[in-house]
Amino acid sequence: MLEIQLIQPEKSPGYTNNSRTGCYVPLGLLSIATYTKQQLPDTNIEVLDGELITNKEIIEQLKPNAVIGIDTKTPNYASAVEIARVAKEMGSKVVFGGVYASAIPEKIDLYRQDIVNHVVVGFGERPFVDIIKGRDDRVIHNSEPNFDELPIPDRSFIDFERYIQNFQQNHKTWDYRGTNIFTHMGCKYKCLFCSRSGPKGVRYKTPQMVWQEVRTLVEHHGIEYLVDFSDTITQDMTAFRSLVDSKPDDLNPIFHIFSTAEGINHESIELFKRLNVKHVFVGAETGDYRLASKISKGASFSPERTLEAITFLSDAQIGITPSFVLGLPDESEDSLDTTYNFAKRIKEISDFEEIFCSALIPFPGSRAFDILMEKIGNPETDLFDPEELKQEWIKLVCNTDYETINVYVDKILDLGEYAITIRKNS
Ligand code: B12
Repeated sequence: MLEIQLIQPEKSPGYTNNSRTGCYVPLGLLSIATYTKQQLPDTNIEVLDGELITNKEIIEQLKPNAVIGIDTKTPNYASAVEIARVAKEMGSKVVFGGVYASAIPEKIDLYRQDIVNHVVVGFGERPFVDIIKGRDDRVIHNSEPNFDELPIPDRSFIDFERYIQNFQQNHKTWDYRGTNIFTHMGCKYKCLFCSRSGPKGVRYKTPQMVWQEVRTLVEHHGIEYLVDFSDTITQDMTAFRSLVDSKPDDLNPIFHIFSTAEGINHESIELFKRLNVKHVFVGAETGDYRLASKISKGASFSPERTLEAITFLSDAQIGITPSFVLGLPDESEDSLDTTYNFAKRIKEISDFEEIFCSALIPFPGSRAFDILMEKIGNPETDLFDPEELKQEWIKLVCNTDYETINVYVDKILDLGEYAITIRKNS
């Protein structure tokens, strides 16, 4: 029987864990596994997750003459290459997919011909099955999520209970059995630092599909808290309303959703209440008006609009996870200070527990990366280290330095109990 292994590598050496580590299932890989098993039942499929085990353990578990699919992100790409090298030596076919591979497929194809057979850009389910059936082009594009033909991701490919326990352990005050889902893909905004690969425009799953998945999670797995990791749920209010309107009367788990400040108003608050939203992840980004106008996060985006949105949420007893990005173009010590004070003000309004803050990483696929490449010339490599990208960026576009930015990242993270950042230990 054909052996298939789908792998999320461990973060590359030096990159630290955070309060989210090991809490959320690798949904993209589960979706590929479920679809592949449905289309090709005579295969043996395993999902290995570097959020739970080390790269060394993943490598020890590699099977010979298999098909190995690897989910690449900038902070795990060095680990992905390490796994691919060993898999190739063991006679396997190696397929790279995920956001990083989708951003620089030609480079990967050029520099990794010896260890990578295929690079998939975009959604992986159909291309992965096609590859197993013999499709042989090296770079395969699939920009549409094909939601209508995809089965509910089957959580039995992984030890689901372990993720749920990690979620509880890492978020002691939330005290719920929590997990992640997806309701839609794609985003109408074009934020400077965003590198999510998605369809052109926004695609929502049908409400029936979403509620069927929620029912399975609630009734079969006792899930009480759902983190919808989609882009921004309020960006298409018609689709959002139809999701809420079709909510079954007998299901009422708590929702944790993502929304831009622009999408938070009386209408969306009413929908949040009906959906049982208790938590909204809001990209506050900066407290500086001038810097806010450089992000391209909607025409009305400003610190004032963010405060207004957070006040609305607080008045409705809905908690938040604010997110900050330091190192925007022309960032200075003054603007960092303004952002720190802004974060403290948000803390006063909404006593948040979870917080995200990082220095801007110009991830391949983002506009920031293109700006950086224009300045430094496009290096002849497919291996971009996030911390190095960050440092180059700060040197070239900010009016302050890397160390000062990191001091402020830490000060802002200290405002929350559950802190999320992306950083390499020095
Ligand atoms: C949920 C999430 C997580 C969860 C779960 C991870 C997971 N694998 O699902 C957690 C919290 C654990 C996590 C961790 C991290 N994440 Co994360 N995460 C996300 C988020 C919000 C959603 C991902 C998701 O579930 N998508 C839905 C599923 C269905 O789609 P998908 O995973 O993209 O997979 C599809 C395609 O990409 C493709 N595909 C993916 N893998 C493969 C593999 C093969 C072989 C093929 C053919 C196709 C393919 O097919 C899939 C199905 O259609 C995205 C942002 C976003 N909206 O995409 C960030 C995102 C992917 N994460 C990001 C980062 C940086 C991280 C961390 C490094 C953060 C950290 N410091 O801990 C770690 C890395 C973990 C690791 N070991 O690699 C960045 C990546 C940036 C970049 N360009 O590299 C993103 C884009 C967010 C951002 N900052 O912009 N993440």
